[in-house]
Amino acid sequence: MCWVEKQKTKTNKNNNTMKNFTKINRAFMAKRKHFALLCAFLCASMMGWADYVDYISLSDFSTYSQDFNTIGGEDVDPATQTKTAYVRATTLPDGWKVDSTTTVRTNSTYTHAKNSTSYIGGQSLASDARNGLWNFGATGSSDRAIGGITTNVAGGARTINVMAHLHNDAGLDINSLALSYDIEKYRYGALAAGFTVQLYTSADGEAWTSAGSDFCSTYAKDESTVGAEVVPIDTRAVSGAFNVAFPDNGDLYLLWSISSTSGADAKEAQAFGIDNVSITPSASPILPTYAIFVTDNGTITENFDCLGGSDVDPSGSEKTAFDRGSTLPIGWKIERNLNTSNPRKMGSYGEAADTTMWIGGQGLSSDAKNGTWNFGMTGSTDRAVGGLTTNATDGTRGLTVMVRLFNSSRADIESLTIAYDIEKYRNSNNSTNFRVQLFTSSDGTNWISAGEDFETLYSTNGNVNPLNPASTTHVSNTLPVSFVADGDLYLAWNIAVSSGTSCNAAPALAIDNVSIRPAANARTTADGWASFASAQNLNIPDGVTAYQADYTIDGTTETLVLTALTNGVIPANTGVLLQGANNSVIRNFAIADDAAAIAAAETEVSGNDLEASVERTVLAEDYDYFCIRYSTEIGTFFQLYQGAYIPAGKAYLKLAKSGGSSVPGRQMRIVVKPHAPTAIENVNDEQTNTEWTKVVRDGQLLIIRGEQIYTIYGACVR
Ligand SMILES: [Ca+2]
Ligand SMILES: [Ca+2]
Ligand SMILES: [Ca+2]
Ligand SMILES: [Ca+2]
Repeated sequence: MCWVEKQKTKTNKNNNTMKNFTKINRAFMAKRKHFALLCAFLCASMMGWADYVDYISLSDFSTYSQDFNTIGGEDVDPATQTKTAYVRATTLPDGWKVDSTTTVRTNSTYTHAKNSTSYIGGQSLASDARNGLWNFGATGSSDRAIGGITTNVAGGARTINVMAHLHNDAGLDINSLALSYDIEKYRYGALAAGFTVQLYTSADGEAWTSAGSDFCSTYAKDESTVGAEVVPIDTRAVSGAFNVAFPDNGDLYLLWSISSTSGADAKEAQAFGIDNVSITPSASPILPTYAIFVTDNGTITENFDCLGGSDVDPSGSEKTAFDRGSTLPIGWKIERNLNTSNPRKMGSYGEAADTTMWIGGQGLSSDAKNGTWNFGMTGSTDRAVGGLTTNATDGTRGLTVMVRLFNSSRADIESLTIAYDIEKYRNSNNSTNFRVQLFTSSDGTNWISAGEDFETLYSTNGNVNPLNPASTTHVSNTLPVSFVADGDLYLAWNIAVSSGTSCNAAPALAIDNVSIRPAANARTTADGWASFASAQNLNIPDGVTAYQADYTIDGTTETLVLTALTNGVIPANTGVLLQGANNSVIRNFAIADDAAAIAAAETEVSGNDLEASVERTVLAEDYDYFCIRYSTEIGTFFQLYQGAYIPAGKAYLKLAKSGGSSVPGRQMRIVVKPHAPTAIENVNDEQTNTEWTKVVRDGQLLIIRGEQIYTIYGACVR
């Protein structure tokens, strides 16, 4: 029966409560309005549920807003201005609760909280107004806000909690939330410590994590504890965004804590209400601005040509502007080591500079300035970053070029293929070799050598003549790393004399044309599917089947036929679907070297309708995008929304919008070849036997044999 049975199986497996079971199904039914007719007979059986739903369903990536104005409060007598009914419960909107605790700055749980306030009012509040949970607003006004008043009365409210329970029905992990709200003040309060309104988040409504200083609002004490004729007295708008772990079909709880800023007292309280809450979920995490991002299979490249250098006088011999700083690309830094006893000492990324000191490179004199350089031919836009060392007092003994990487892929990265050029702009007659050595670090301070594969030695040339143009050494190797998802990794190229402390007559060395590529990987869904794309020709790993897709539309019937690739190769820049072990990461991609197989594979995918997201693809154009689903549900494609991005290394479908607009109920028939559909009977039953599992969803049918999906009619598409 239309999804219910499916969900029941799932929730039972997860030991969820029956309450959750009905909750999920309500969300599902609400979300899939287009199946209303199909499921009408089912809905009839659901009428027995209570009206109150204890969560807010985020069914897509649009903004949820709540102004609390539907809860009422205007029947407080406007003519007499009397709060005749101020002791009156008000039921909160779906998914909202309130609670108080008897200890300052202590949070309750969502389960314990109530979905109603105790009191109504806000205008001319008395200095001894009731402590507890309030529906605030001016007398007779329909503009309401939710909050409360604390006290020192024994057993009274020391902390007020306003809570919201969000449920992710968007079909995609939510990775960040943009949030805004107003804090409205309804009474002055003379408590010396003042008050703080702090936002918290939680995955379970019990263990709360502070949302940080962006969502911390502090209020200094007032002269006295007294209400006001005109309320709110003060409105403070708070807004910001933060990353969350809010998986598809998961929960997130928000809590506003209203309590004294410090100390044990909660009397003479300022009264605050929360109003005009706005929540915008996003599939895209907020990425740090400090670093370069490593996505699933994307390659980072940097040629430093953005530094510029063309304003160095190209006609004269003099480098008129050689003492000019150049700003490095985002994420890149350079450090100058002044340590006379250890020229190879490396400092921390945090203390390194993001600009170079000098600019030039052509015709460098034997006494050219020591320090950090933006190297390049005079007038050339091709730049490189490095420098010169010296024995001079307070001079540069060593140089380190650094970059900070952030792993924004979904999986831990276990190796990086790192390639770079070392360019030499001046010869050396120092009798000791100079060395360019790559290091890694997880914290930007403690550096680990990348070993001999990434060590380049420069022996003496017997002179310090300039080199025009530079000589270039290319380095390329694969380095095992521990680079966890959402973690940092720092790379550093240390340029210094290889032993001893003599740093004179140094070669001028610089780094250019850096390329950093994580090993290809693909994380499979619970039913073994993954999408994949790479900039390289790769062999299909053992135990994995790769499919191309052929999309057709006939009237309103859309069909996607998946056909297995037969040449053992996934051609470069080709979107494919992979099927391997369930819930696993496919890593063992080898670079294809069989030219005939590559050519045959390229011919084979000439009609493939899957797009390749080789580099991160931000969705901006007016199409419908479908991507593989990363969730525990069986399914293949889901729709992505504008503003989200498709990670590098993934395949996706880019289709003209159905009927000119994005249709949430877009359905698609997916057929996996070469297997033919098996007999299909009793469509409305869910069955499993020794050979196959039949799952019905959305009134559609899915047959699974082993790890193969044989036929899907109307597979998970929104
Ligand atoms: Ca208001
Ligand atoms: Ca309001
Ligand atoms: Ca260059
Ligand atoms: Ca360059």
